[in-house]
Amino acid sequence: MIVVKLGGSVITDKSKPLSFNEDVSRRLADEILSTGLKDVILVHGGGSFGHYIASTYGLNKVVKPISQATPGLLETHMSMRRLTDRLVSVFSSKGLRIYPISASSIMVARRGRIDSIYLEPIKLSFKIGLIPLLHGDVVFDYEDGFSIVSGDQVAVRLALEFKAHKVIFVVDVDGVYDRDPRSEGASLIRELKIEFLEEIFPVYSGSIDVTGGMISKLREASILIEKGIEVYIINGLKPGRLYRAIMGFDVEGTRLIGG
Ligand code: IP8
Repeated sequence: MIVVKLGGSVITDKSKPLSFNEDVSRRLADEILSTGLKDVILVHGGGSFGHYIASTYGLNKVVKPISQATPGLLETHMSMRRLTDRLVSVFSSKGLRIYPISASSIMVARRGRIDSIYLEPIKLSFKIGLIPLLHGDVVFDYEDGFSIVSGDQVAVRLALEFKAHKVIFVVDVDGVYDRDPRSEGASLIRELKIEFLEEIFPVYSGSIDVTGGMISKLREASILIEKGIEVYIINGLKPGRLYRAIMGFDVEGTRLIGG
């Protein structure tokens, strides 16, 4: 079992609200298809759909009373579903047998962390050869009413539940860098030991994502390393890298490793 998290920065253009990267999504579908992999769970992020709408409505801050947040949470969820729709039509037209499942329909959270989860729809989708496609979502929360749960958190939780052997985070950069990737002399870290994770965080402190960007991705991913699950962060904008990562071939990117 492999879990692939398709970053919002790859399947959408984050510089333009509500813009879907159709060509990239087509190619990623081809790459997944050509691995022949069946035991895979796909999860996508929000990009210029979910994050754009969530921050427009101020959902990244605490909204009180909760009734004031309801238009925003509905719109954010619907925006994620619209992005799912776009992916479903591209992936299906390529022959990937996927089936969309909203995280908020099978999970509830407690203070922003996924608490309980109903796995039967995913298990049964595998039984008939369908690949479940989930997404980061606005989920109901026992304490806070609702919370925004990132696709990274969804991917990690599902990897733990299904005892995946590998999780691949597909992003728009080559991996994790030792300093701001745009600055001169920045170099890609091919193997990042989780004990050095905190040292990397200042590099990524300027995230615009409501769910925290690279820092929260690395935090989530470190949970997997503790359980012995392989974690890769690779660039989905570069052709062939997702294919290579799924197949277990040597690939440019960052692999997280234990201490
Ligand atoms: O892009 C975002 O998921 P992410 C989910 O994986 C929403 O952080 C609803 C903004």
